[in-house]
Amino acid sequence: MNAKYLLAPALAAAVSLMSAAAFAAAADYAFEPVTPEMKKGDDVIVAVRLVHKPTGKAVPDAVIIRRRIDMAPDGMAEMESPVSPLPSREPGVYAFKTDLPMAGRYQVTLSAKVQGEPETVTGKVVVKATK
Ligand SMILES: [Cu+2]
Repeated sequence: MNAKYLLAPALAAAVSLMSAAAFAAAADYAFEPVTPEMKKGDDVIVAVRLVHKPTGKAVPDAVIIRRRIDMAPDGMAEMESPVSPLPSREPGVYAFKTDLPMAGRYQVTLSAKVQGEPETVTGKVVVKATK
């Protein structure tokens, strides 16, 4: 038998596996809070870790292209705080300075470009501010 006919189905299977991987790719990443709870106040540092779920490894060198912090989890989505990025002190950890003016839950929404990943990775993290 000609090797070409044996290879074709294997190639087709490989191609469909690759497209399945591409489809699942952005969902393979998750943001996790480094500290889920902190004191309310101004100039609070919120840090999140970007994790590649299949390997459990932190993902360094992602570029955060959108960031938002608001109180949506406590029904105050319009209560948005300014967010400014801080230099990363640990690979895979992305830190921001923001204001958490009242006690309660805050939602951090982030969009990131990950090296080697064509899709934009978007995630939400909830942190709690205490009195
Ligand atoms: Cu509020």
